[in-house]
Amino acid sequence: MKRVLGIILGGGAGTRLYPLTKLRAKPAVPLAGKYRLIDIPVSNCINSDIHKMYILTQFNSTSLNRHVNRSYNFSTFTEGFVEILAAQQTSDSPGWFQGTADAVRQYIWLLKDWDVDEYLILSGDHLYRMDYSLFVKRHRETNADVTLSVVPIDEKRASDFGLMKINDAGRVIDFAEKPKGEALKAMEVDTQALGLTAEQAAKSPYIASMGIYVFKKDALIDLLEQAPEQTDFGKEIIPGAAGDYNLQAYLFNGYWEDIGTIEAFFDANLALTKQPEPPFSFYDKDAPIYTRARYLPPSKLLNSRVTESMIGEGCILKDCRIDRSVLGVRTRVGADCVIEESLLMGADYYQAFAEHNSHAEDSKIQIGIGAKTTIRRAIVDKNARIGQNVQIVNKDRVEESNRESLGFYIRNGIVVVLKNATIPDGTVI
Ligand code: ADQ
Ligand code: ADP
Repeated sequence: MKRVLGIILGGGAGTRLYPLTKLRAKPAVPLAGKYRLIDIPVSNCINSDIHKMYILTQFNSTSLNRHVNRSYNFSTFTEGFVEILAAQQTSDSPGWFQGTADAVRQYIWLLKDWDVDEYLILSGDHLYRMDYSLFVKRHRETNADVTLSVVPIDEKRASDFGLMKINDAGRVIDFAEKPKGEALKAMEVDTQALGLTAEQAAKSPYIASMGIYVFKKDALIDLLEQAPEQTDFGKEIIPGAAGDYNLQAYLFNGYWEDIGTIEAFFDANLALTKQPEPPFSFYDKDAPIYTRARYLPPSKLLNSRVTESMIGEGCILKDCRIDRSVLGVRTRVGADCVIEESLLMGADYYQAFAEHNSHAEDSKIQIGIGAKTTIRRAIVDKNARIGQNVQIVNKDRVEESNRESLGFYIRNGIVVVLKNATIPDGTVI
């Protein structure tokens, strides 16, 4: 695996996860109470013995830099590194990254210099645990130019993905990016060829690209240089390469979720609390997910009732009820609060105790959730100050709403309270 260079696509314009990407790059979006999105591909690489990684990002936030610099320090006796490459304007490329292929092309001069055999291209917004060494092994065994990791998928979700047809040897002979209607129907295949049972194949009659690829070094350089007008892997590079190049499909057998939209991100976080067995677990002694060590104190629960939830480090919960929720580091929840099916991201810092107490009687709202507040099916971003007697329950069942000036958004019926926002006492959303 020393001959593989990891390239993580860290996010384009960041519209799908907005407003979580308002103040940070997508890879820095907090996940599961203590991690960040970037921890998933980076940990998978480390656990697969791939220790050289670049993260391509459009928006280079301080939280991403700090997180990566503090979390991933390899020994000076190894070649390991994780480096962030931000979109930049040069005389050759006056614009920002246009798409995924364009983002890689902008840095191809740097990537070329590495004496490696393969580039492993990964997405920054997927939740899964994968041993990439098996993926690369398959790529080498089939002498592929490009290998796509794939999953079988049902009709309902199929048009959100790149879909393909493969021949008996596993070679990709046709590829269509997010086809709809007739074009979608045309991509239906018998997925028993992938080893599914007849019953499973009837349920999932499409082969979807996970958007992660192993490229032979020369193949990637050729593909990017010969067609400079092609800016996206899924829309142009991959469909164009099916035919002239040896494109192979590698079946991934495991939980995999694209969490690049608010709804998918919310669902995947809450799914971690499912009983008796969540679809994804951060506990795996052979393949742990790494993150930054913070040295926070244990969480304190005072007279609180917590069911099917995950509580990050350094939280203080008092006389409250928490159900099917994920609470991030340093979350404070006041007395008589009810938190249900919600993701509270916590805080970046503690308010000093003196500050917390001295303001208790006046009007300044503290970081955390004030007393007698109810929150249901919502995301509360970091450092938000939610007052007392607040109800965040999407009372009017609104699907989409932009109330940025009031400190929140509603997306897919999920209320998202912005980072650093203040929601005054008595507010009902
Ligand atoms: P999408 O996920 O829709 O489809 P895209 O929006 O291009 O593809 O994003 C892929 C990844 O690259 C994401 O992690 C995104 O944040 C990142 N990204 C996008 N533009 C970028 C840029 N300019 N710079 C850096 N990073 C950028 C893709 C494939 C489909 C496949 C699905 C699986 O195109 O074929 O089925 O992934 O989720
Ligand atoms: P984490 O990884 O724990 O989520 P970050 O490193 O992203 O945290 O954020 C911590 C940030 O909070 C640091 O930049 C720190 O300077 C900032 N911070 C700490 N205390 C305060 C404070 N009292 N007011 C504002 N910002 C603070």
